[in-house]
Amino acid sequence: MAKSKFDYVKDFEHEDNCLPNCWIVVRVDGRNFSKFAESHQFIKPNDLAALELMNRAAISVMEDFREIVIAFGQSDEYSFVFRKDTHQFKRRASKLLSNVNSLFSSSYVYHWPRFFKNRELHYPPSFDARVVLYPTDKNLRDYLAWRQADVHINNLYNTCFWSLVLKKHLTPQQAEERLSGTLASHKNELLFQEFGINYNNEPAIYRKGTTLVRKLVPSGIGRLKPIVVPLVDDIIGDRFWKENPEVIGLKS
Ligand code: DGT
Ligand code: MG
Ligand code: MG
Ligand code: MG
Ligand code: MG
Repeated sequence: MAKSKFDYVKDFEHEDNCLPNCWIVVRVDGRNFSKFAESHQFIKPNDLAALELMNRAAISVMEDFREIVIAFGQSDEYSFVFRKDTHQFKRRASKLLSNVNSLFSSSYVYHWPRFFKNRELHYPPSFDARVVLYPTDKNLRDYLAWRQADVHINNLYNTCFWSLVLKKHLTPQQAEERLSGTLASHKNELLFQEFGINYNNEPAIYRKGTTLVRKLVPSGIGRLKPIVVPLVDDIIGDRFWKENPEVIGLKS
């Protein structure tokens, strides 16, 4: 096609290809979900339907983007990890990020009625997204460990906070003061002494988040088909990575 005098405007676009040989993480996070959760009456501190809807939206993303090897979700966020040698969208960060984010957001809305049967959406939710590159396998594992540690820290705090507010009728400020400066051991003790809650018996999905991986399952006569499987497991220690060696892989 002949060049037009307008062609030069393309020079204003900048390249944003991700560095080669790096794990590409796209993390989406609900925008102002404090308000969204309140408006849609999510159960405090954990709403199972809301978490399952997040998982469903993330499964849609993984089913479409086959280059994603693992995803980890908690609260209103999901992290998607692309293979370090992916060539999808020529590794362009803006393409990866915007496509993942928009499919996640539309899937969240699309699947909403299945998870919140008699509750209508009051307004369209949106998600922010960022791309982060991790050059080593250790960096990637530490990233995922950081997100999973975050679930535990927040959930322990939130379980205490909402027990104090909802069961002991403390004001949010009183509950906050009561918890300020307390160690994890104090919080475990408080839950047990005052509410008879053994934190370790709380549902694992609330304490550990959800990890999505691909597994080969039999389909028909001697055929294997990859499907996306949600796991609720510790991904901080080595065991998970030994049991799921295909995720990080030994090929690079
Ligand atoms: P942001 O991300 O800066 O736009 O602001 P937020 O409000 O989304 O803050 P963020 O992402 O740090 O925290 C997630 C919020 O979502 C948090 O305030 C509680 C809410 N949320 C997430 N999952 C649940 C749930 O299962 N139940 C309830 N009640 N709230 C939840
Ligand atoms: Mg935030
Ligand atoms: Mg958020
Ligand atoms: Mg968040
Ligand atoms: Mg186009």
